Amino acid sequence: MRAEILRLLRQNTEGYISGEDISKLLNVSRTAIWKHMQVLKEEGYQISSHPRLGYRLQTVPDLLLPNEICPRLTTNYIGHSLHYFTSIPSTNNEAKRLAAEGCPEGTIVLTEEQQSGRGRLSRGWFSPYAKGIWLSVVLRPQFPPQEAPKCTLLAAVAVARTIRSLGVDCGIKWPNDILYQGKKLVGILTEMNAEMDAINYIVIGIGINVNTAADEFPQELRDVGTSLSAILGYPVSRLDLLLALLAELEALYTQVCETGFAPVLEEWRRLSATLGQAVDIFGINRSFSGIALDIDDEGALIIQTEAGLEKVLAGDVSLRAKPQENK
Ligand code: BT5
Repeated sequence: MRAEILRLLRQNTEGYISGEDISKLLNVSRTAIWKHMQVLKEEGYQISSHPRLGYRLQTVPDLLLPNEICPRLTTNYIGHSLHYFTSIPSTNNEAKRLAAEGCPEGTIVLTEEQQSGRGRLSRGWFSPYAKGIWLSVVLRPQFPPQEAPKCTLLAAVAVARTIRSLGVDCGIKWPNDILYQGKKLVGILTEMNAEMDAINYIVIGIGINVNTAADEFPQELRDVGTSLSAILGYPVSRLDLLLALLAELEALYTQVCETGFAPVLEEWRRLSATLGQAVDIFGINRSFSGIALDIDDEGALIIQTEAGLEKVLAGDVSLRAKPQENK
């Protein structure tokens, strides 16, 4: 109902629309409308009311409110079930809880701020209020558990496409970062719940630094992190970015499920900031160096080391200056 009220208010931003007209058009009592207006005001909408003229929408809050998102969704299912919070410990935790309860595929969890946003391996993710997109998406792919890394790769391609459409020349760093000039713009955390041979659910957590000013990052992240507004020099609409991202995610996921992973992998390779680079690998049990040659069909990174080819399924990569070529 509030989305409907907002639609009517939007059609009348120049003038007022009377409570009576709204009540007739939506077939609800004027008292109910008054109550809905109070809720909208609490959410941050500025709505002026005039005893004779009625209501007028003045400003819309810069928040990722479901009332703003839902009418503009272009997807068939991703985002159709939407759980929105102003503050939450971690969207991935909430998405996993919902997934375990059986929420539909494509359910998303969004928050303005995370109190304890998570990276991989118990690392933290800085998620300040109304500055970024802190999002988790629940998927239930039919492919076997060992192919789950495909989800991280397709999410990275979806995010990179979305960001590049703003003219930001970002690249993907294996396995889960989007970088701009070596600084981290986006982190992706994919978590899975599976049986031996089937995935129950996958949660893809995506954190995009959208409007965080350079000096708003904590000291330890200032040299490693950046945001879209810091790169572009102007604030970016989180709402537009989110809508574009959900559409890209759905398009790529549908493509992977229907026609296979090859085209996404090919695009990942083109967008990669890792392939061809000299890298240090910090694996779960060991570290080594080499040249990142390729990724394989399962999303593993193939490294050329002095001893031969190594396959890395999980771990951290740090890019370094290429070794001097022998003269
Ligand atoms: C990641 O981990 O990059 C995955 C981040 C995923 C965040 C999303 S937000 C929505 C969803 N809900 C969650 O709770 N998480 C997901 P990793 O590769 O381990 O990188 C973590 C490291 O990135 C930290 O140790 C910091 O060095 C750095 N970092 C933390 N916050 C950052 C930020 N906002 N921007 C850039 N770098 C950051």
